[in-house]
Amino acid sequence: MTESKPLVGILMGSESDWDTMRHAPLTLDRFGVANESRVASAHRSPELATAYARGAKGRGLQVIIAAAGGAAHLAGVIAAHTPLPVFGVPMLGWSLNGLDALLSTAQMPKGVPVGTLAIGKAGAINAALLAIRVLSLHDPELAAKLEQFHEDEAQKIANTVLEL
Ligand code: RP5
Repeated sequence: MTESKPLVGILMGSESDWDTMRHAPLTLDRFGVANESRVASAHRSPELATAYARGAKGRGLQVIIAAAGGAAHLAGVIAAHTPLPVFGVPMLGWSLNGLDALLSTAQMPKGVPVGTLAIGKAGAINAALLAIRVLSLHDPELAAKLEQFHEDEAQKIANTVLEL
């Protein structure tokens, strides 16, 4: 959670998702993007989840990241209650290695889109980076930071020395 008014809201279905999802706010913080993280479940606390989605735009949020595991319907439910872009992150579950959550999150019927990222930590980080790409469309300073980030990543690979 950052000090200024959050632009990105990160929701997860359970506190048990936090160890993976904390990589989303960590990534946003690195770019100085104000964010907030909350737990809201589509099945255990449906009123809280829908109220969050309905109020998000009015509170100034611009992107929502929603993570859940198992029969992961959180991102879809959130997307149904907000016009904001919603990025879903499937959680590695207690069975099926997250494939269940991946399909539940990605396979939205037409009409209500959820942009779905990779399962687990990579998805948490990429959801944040995708949110940053969206925000950088109208923020040249953020766009410059993003460009620098990708240049640094490329440089790291170029500098990699493999030894036996
Ligand atoms: C989902 O069920 C959560 O998003 C979590 O990934 C999964 C398991 O939740 P817990 O039983 O650990 O609370 O709702």
